[in-house]
Amino acid sequence: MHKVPAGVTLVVGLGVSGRAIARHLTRKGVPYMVADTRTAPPGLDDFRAAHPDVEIHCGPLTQLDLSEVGEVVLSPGVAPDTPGLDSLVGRVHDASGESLVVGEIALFVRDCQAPIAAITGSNAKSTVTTLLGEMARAAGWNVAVGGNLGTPALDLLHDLPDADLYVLELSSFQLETTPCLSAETAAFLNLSDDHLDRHGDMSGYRAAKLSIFRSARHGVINAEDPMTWPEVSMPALDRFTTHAPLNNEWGVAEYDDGSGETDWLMYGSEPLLPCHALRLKGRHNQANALAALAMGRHLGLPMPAMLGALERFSGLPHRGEVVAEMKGVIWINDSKGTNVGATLAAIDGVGATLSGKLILLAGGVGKGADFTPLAMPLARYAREAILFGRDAESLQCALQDEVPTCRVTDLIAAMERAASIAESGDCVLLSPACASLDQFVNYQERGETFRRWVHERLGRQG
Ligand code: UMA
Ligand code: ADP
Repeated sequence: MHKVPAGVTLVVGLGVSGRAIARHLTRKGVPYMVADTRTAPPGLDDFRAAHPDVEIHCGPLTQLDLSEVGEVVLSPGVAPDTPGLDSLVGRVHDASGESLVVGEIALFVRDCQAPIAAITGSNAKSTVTTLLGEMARAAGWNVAVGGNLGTPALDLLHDLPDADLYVLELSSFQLETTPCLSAETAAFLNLSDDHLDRHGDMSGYRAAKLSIFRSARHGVINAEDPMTWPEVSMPALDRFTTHAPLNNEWGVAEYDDGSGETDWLMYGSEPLLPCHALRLKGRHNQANALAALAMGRHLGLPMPAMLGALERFSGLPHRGEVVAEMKGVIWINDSKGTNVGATLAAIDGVGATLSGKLILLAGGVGKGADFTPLAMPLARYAREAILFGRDAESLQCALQDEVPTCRVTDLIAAMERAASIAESGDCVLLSPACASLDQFVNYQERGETFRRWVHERLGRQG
């Protein structure tokens, strides 16, 4: 048994977040040690070299005696019920009165002096986080953007200590270990099956996400998704919809400004921007734009700066990214479509615009999700669903009654198959509805594999 010395903080996980936590505690002079459940985590030697005085434990947490630990700070990928941590359930920290087991964001909240704008949801977090950051930048604010996306939150505190605003993308894993966020504005964008392998069921997953509203001064919710609605009253709440808005709602409605009737982003009856002026495409991105506007208005960002940012923002890589058009076939990289909700939005968004058919490439690690909601939209739009990776079989079981399916070993084989059956007017859409970790390092590597293959094939065609 390895005893954590009395009063010493234990950092669990030697990944991106764990390293940021370690740097933060070093800066603050808090004594800590680090544990990782793997026996040889990557980057261990580099960490040792950077922190020669820090004790490190590798291997199961059950080998640690935590009876006198000061506090435990978990990386998001480490579940609070990991064996070894069970003895700490229900215990509180002497000084803060908070749970003894917290995450990186709890430390962030303790030291953050500027307003926090926080964004969660099963999908669209990165898009809305980046958009709101761009809006604040366009308004001339000194804004720090990160969290689950990009720079870890604690590094932002260090890199931009005098920021006017911190815009944070927060995952359910991060929220689960944040006792009270106290955001100036917090958005819960949508909820669909994801991470059920970690949270057990939808109610556990939703409860983690809802905690984004704890002590928030303003909330933004999806009028079409009651699962995002808080169960306690909030000081102020904005709602967005992709339909015609009620008074004081953000929505999309037809409006004629003299140049002909077309869809506009609206606040109540006030027209804001014609949808065709958005570079982001699809109804789901109109919802994303409205959520960012609602947060920005509460923060006091001027509307012209926000609308200008919306007109310039062309989207993030791996999210509905058009990679090329070959022989009349469009190839779209939506590798960040790692759950059923994202893939549904992609199928509906792309399918409706095609003269031909959709060829969906999907598969990987399904995280316990139910894939049957994909079947009907695919029946409407798809020529074939080509399935690869670990959960190809369960995808096939869910889809094969409604749409032709084909199982292959990996993404490259899926792309070869797609190229052989695609006809002019079709779209080959990589939107896997699964995580990538069975065959790739991450979703970026999966998307880059797709992009590279398309460009090499284009090159060969001269
Ligand atoms: N580890 C253990 N035991 C475990 C699990 C992990 O010891 O049971 C160790 C691993 O050995 C590794 C480290 O913990 O050394 C990895 O920690 P981690 O899985 O928490 O990942 P980080 O590298 O710290 O990155 C995390 C987020 N990852 C996860 O939530 C899984 C990153 O989000 C985030 O960018 C980063 O912190 C900074 O905040 C990524 C992600 O995939 C993008 N997020 C999920 C998503 O978006 O769906 C939630
Ligand atoms: P997150 O950070 O929550 O994963 P991203 O902005 O990275 O969100 O987008 C993830 C996936 O969700 C992409 O495949 C994207 O096309 C899709 N998506 C974007 N906006 C929405 C939305 N409003 N509803 C459903 N899916 C969406």
